[in-house]
Amino acid sequence: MDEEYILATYLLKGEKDLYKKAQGIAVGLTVGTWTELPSEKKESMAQHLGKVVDVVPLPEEEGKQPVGKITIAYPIVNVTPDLPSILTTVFGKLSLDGSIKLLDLHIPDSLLSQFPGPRFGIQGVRDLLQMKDRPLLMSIFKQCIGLSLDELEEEYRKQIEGGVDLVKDDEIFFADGKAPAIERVKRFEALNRQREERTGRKALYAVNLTGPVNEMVDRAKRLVEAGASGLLLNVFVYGLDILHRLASDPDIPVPILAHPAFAGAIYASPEHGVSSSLLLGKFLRLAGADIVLYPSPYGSVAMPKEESLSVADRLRRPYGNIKPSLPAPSAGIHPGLVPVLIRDFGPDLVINAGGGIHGHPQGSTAGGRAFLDAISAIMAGYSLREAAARSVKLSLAIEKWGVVEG
Ligand code: 1AE
Repeated sequence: MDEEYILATYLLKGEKDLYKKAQGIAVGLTVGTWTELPSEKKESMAQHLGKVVDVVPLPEEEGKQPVGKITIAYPIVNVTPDLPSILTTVFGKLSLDGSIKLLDLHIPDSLLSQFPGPRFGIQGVRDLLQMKDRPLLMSIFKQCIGLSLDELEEEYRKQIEGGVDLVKDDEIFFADGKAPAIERVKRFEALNRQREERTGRKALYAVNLTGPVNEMVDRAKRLVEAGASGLLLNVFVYGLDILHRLASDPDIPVPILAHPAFAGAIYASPEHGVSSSLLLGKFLRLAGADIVLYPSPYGSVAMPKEESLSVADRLRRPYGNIKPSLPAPSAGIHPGLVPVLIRDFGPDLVINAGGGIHGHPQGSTAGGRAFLDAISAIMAGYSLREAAARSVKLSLAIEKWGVVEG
């Protein structure tokens, strides 16, 4: 049974008869509808019919609506190997049907093997950067809108002078007449090469790909031809399939960073939408994100710790032949959070900061250095305060933002 069915698990609220509801979903989203159809009874329909696998009522709280979990099996013969067809089947019309949340989706190996997943994955990104085992450090371009190309180039230079491994465009920075993406790529990649010649340290720049959907693939190819070493994709405003198409295109051989813009509209409700670990973990990895940005448990725009760790787990745990992706738990990250980030997420992560780099009292270059001093110290088994005693830049950062012991 497992190999021939996709299993979808949902949380349902307010349904008195869970089994009846589950049965209605299994038939309604495969061969039938709310009224019986003559063809439903045909034997040839059997292979397309959904099945109820599990119905688990959860303890009722007094005065609250009944809650339960159900699992439905959908035949893989009903879908094509892409997320649009799978998601339309398991949570298309159903997503509109009252209080229901998609918690998990099991895709059998025969279908899973048709998804390429991330081109680089954790090891591939580490290989590109020649950075073996410490967390990677990424700086987010801030105050980019309205700046000239020369001003942006200076901002970029300051960021990589601080030693960061990656720099990404802000997600709200689009095609800008003053500083077109292609020109940014040419200038910033030249600075990356200069840094590498000078220090032996590589850097990647993830340029924001946002633009009209019918131009995305061509645009990505043109940016790569111009030397782009990474792409930033606001995936949820388009849909997961655009990520799949970009990640599997042989002419786009660079890491793709998925930004979670708009994802809160899909995962944040406890009663509706898709669970965060499925959406930001399993789906983004399946669709091919090498690095996944999403809310950390600590800073601004936070996510509950259990959820944030669960996203990271989904990105990194063994999953068929799909490579693991790097989690980048983000928003409001500063050097004082480095110990808890490494303790909670381990070393295979991207420490990603905008304000925590640019807001350093001595500027962006010092901001990057403060982070790197914190990362090296924690990886070597020192405390942040011990490290700050040896690093003025780190001690200034800690003076400003404190140390989070949590
Ligand atoms: C969860 C996404 C974080 C993000 O996009 C962003 O720009 C963070 O900026 P800072 O580090 O909070 O300034």
